[in-house]
Amino acid sequence: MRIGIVCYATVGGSGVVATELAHALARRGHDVHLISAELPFRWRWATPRLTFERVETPQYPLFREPQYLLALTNTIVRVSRRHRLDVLHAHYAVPHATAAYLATHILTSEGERPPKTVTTLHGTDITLVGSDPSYVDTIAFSIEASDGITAVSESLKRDTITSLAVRRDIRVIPNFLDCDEYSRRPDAALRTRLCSMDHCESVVVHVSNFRPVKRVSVVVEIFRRIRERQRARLVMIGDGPDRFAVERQVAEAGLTEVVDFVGEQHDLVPWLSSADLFLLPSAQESFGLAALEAMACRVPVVASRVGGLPEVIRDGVTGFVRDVDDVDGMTSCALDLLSDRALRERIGAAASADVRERYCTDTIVPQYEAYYEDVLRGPSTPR
Ligand code: GMT
Repeated sequence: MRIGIVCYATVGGSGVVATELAHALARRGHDVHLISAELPFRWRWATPRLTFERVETPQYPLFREPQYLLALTNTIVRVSRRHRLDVLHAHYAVPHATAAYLATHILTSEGERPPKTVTTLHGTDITLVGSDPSYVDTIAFSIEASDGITAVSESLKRDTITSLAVRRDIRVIPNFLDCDEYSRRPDAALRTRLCSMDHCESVVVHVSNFRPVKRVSVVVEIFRRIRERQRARLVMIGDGPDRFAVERQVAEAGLTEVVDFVGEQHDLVPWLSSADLFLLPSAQESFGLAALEAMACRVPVVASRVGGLPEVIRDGVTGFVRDVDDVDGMTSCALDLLSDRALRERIGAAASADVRERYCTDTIVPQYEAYYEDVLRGPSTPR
């Protein structure tokens, strides 16, 4: 199959999943063109049958805003035409589903066969951005106009139907990861650097893009309460708008010496392999790829019971989920895990086994291939 994949290149789950899908599809023999404004975070050169197609958005003094939608539409038209794409797969609806819609119209109007379009909904494109009154009509229309729609969790499927009134069938295909890459590989030097036994008992980790939806201040608050009982250390991985506020919170709580802000990290495995606990108290999380990565590395996760997290984490079996406002409950789960090595190992092992059973590349990517086949066989969505 000839497949175009559109995604954001910034650090974020949708770009990670789209890039990993592009690599996996190319390895499985498809010709894949990844369309993005920059090389994505997880891009690896030298994968046969995988090419990168850059979206160039020229600046013009008259415009205050770059015209990304137009530039992306044009790139999709150019790539579809040149490579005769069968499928154009847009990751994150805003505005990628709209660009896909426009591009297929342009091709059709010129008598060319457009690719079938698939839109994968990732979360904030529905729950936060897509349902914003400034965007909602265009985004709902563009999603409905796709030939195929997938969502990364049952919860996101429900949210899409409720908040955007989308009536079309939505296929749930969960996120995935490379289970060979994501396994616990202890790095003794890193663990000692983070936590040497005389003044540190355990390592707590959080990974995110430090946006308000991640509630990094709650991560620090849970850690502050843990510190009242345990000589733990917190490693904050990632960067984003709330970083400075949370650094201030850490300083005001007198925790500077025991909290490391290590920025964005390309290879999370050594960090996760040095961790005893992962905290993800997000306000919303359609799936929680960061939790999945931790679980694959045998790190027990304590998270909020929102969105797709209870689908990914089986409460009490492969991790713990508590109501979003239940900071006491999350702290208590965290302390139980940190003070009971057997519990921690049991939950970590169950988490890793569950990820291996349900979320490895070889389980999920064939679901996308089968869906593309279904969409190619079906009629085009009337436009
Ligand atoms: O979480 C973000 O702010 C970024 C966003 C993205 O586009 O990368 O994440 C969403 O998509 C991920 C991949 O499908 C999911 O794992 C995240 O749960 C989801 N984030 C939210 O729903 C807040």
